Amino acid sequence: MTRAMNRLTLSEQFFRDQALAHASGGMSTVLNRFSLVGRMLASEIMRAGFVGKLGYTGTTNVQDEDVRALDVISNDTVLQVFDSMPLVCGIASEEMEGVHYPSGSEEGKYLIACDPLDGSGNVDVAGQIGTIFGVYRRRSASGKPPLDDFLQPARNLIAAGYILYGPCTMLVYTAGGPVNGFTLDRSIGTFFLTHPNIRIPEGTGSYSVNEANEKKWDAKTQAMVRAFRQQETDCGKRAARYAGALVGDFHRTLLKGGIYMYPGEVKKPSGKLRLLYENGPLGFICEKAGGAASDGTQPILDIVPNELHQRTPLFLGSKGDVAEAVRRLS
Ligand code: FBP
Repeated sequence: MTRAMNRLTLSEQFFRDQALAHASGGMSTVLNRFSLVGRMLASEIMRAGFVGKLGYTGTTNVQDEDVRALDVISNDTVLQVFDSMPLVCGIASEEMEGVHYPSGSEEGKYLIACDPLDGSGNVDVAGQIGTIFGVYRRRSASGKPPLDDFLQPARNLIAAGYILYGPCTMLVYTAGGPVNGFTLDRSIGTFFLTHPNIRIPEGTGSYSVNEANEKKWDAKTQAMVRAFRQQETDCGKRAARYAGALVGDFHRTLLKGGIYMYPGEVKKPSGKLRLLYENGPLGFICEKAGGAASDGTQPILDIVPNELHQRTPLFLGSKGDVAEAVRRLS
């Protein structure tokens, strides 16, 4: 197998980006720690079936969702990698009700918001799953960061990324500049740059939504999705694709164009997906790649969270697709 040794590794590319952005070195350390999370979880996921780590633990998380063994392993891996990490003073996670404060890091300047294992429903069927993360700068001067430090709009993110565990393991991130994609060469445990400066295409791709929820939507949402399904949208014809994992559906949308939607429902107007560690980081990446992210009425990046696990509807993808979806909802 020829390894593309002429490709840049994650660190080399990041240092190039940072040199251009005249940024400090701290972010490269945090990003390299997430590449370690990716390598560790890729290995855990590959072995889960052999060591009885698939399936449920019999407990529920703060979201009142059944917890899978890999949910716990993923969250523990993130905490383990960032514990005693002097740069990170607090971690918010889908799997934890409150904030985790890495030991001895009260003076750290970064905050992490993370969905350690997105797409849990795909775990037992060898489907795509992922890790989503966002990095904020603390607002408080020092000491244990107050909850308010986490309640920042995604436009304040200084970096965001995701790791996709599928036929290959990819890490896609932006530190405010270009969106770069790296593929893991498992034989040497190194991420190599394979998708430099990703730009989301316009006028092509797929629409991605769980249409089984149609009866739960209001009339405008039903009509909007029907327009995509019947290829009657102004933005052009779209194929239908739904992986059941936000990271997988977003990655395809980012590379091929189109729109991912998780609309609000009549009885659950905020929908299912969480603002701080799912919609915000992916919306930040999408905008940096030339796309758009909305909750149906306003840009995701402008929404100030009122609590760690706040949910919002999500319309994410090519500018033209998102604009038309929002217009049809108004
Ligand atoms: P978690 O698995 O992290 O809870 O994420 C929610 C999620 O699995 C998304 O990844 C996915 O897009 C969506 O829920 C699927 O929801 P549904 O099964 O209702 O279509």
